Amino acid sequence: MIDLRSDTVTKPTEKMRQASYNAEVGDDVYGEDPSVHKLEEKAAELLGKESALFVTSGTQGNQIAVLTHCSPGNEIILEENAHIYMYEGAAISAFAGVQPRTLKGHKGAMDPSEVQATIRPEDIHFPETGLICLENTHNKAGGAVLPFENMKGIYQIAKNHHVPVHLDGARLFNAAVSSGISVGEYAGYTDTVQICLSKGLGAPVGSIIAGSKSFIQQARKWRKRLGGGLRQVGVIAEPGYIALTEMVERLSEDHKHAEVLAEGLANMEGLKVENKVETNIVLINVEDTGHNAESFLTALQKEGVLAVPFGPNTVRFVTHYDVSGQDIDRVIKKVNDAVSSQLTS
Ligand code: TLP
Repeated sequence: MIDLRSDTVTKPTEKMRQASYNAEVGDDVYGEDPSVHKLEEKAAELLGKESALFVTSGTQGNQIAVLTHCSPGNEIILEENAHIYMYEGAAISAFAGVQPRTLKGHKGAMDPSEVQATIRPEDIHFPETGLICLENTHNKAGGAVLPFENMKGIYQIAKNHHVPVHLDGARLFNAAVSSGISVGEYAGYTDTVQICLSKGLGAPVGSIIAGSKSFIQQARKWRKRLGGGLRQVGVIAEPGYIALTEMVERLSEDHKHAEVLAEGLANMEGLKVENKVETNIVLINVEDTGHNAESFLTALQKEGVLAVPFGPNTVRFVTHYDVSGQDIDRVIKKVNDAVSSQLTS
């Protein structure tokens, strides 16, 4: 099977497994795990923030950020397809008690002037705007890189209104490698940022949230409340450290593979590539093949390729560390077989 469902499916490298085995550990709830300290310090340094916190997942990191920034009854502004809104089980409402206010974006980017107009003025009837959330790269927009100027513009508006900005940077390193703008520069236009170690960077588990010292202190308490205080967790922090320090530059290979895949698929009768491929995600519309997303994926699975539905007629492919250039050539051929057999049936 060639698994392009997500970049979350990568297996830890040999070096990561060795680092886990040799990890120096302690009880992290007591703040005594040296491997966790090393990872958090490195992440804070790369992101240009005072402090960082190791959390179990991207979802937990985003939710802890919302819980820490907001109070129940607040409203948060997000792009209408943001992961925090679409794919986190309404946790913002279930846990933080905030209501979402979504804006339609262009390739995942909200218009700064619309953001400004959406921030609530003081009025006894209104919720207070507690947070603005951005996502870079933007998953549902096909791994689109948020323009730096767009992030700057929104941050400036947010500061003028004393509203914090949180960045869901699950794939921020993909954005950095694609644009040449460092993760620290991006994070400079946010108050807090969440990055995933277990997506393109290949670690088996974990994410980081970074922000000011006082924010991370409060976030640590929320992590504990949510049952995310872990003990000898150096065994998973060590692979995370390798992810941050050794796995970033190679993301350009994944981007190249996505480009090759998109080119191969664009030439096939009945398929349309929906996104401009900037990073490691390719979205295709399969409607004109006579399939919908589900039946297309079933046909593809029979050919030995896995992907996921991303809409009734849209299929998402994600390239990652565990797929080679040869695998990509095979996928193009197998998609071609699946499409041709449908068109001739
Ligand atoms: N995204 C997953 C699915 O949940 C859709 C994927 O396969 O892409 N932010 C963004 C932008 C994400 O894409 C994801 C995962 C998360 C947060 C959540 O990370 P985890 O899965 O670690 O909770």
